[in-house]
Amino acid sequence: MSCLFCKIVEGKIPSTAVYQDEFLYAFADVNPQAPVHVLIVPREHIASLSDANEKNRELLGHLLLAAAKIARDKDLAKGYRIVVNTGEDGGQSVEHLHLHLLGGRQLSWPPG
Ligand code: DGP
Repeated sequence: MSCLFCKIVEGKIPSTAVYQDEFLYAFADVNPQAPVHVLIVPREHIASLSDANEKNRELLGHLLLAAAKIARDKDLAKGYRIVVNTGEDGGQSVEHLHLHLLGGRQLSWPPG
């Protein structure tokens, strides 16, 4: 498997772990865009949100609840943002579904 995030999930490429369980691995983004920037990645390889289906319903909910838990653990009581870049126009650069958890500063809207 040549997928970068699969290699990170498997520990073949080093990363800074933030949280993990049976279904997901969360780690610090190598190029942080905010004081807190965590990537939440399912252990199962799903290329993007567009490739998810009904079988992934529980997993998708689990990813979001994990994001909220990590935000609590990181003291992001003032707020945070979850981003799922999807496809070329969405700015997705790694083809393995992932949530960005961004926080620790005032985030602007709309995004670029
Ligand atoms: P996206 O553009 O939404 O596909 O986000 C991919 C993110 O992955 C981007 O913010 C940078 C991050 N990233 C890319 N390569 C690595 C890596 O080797 N290690 C870590 N920790 N993050 C990476």
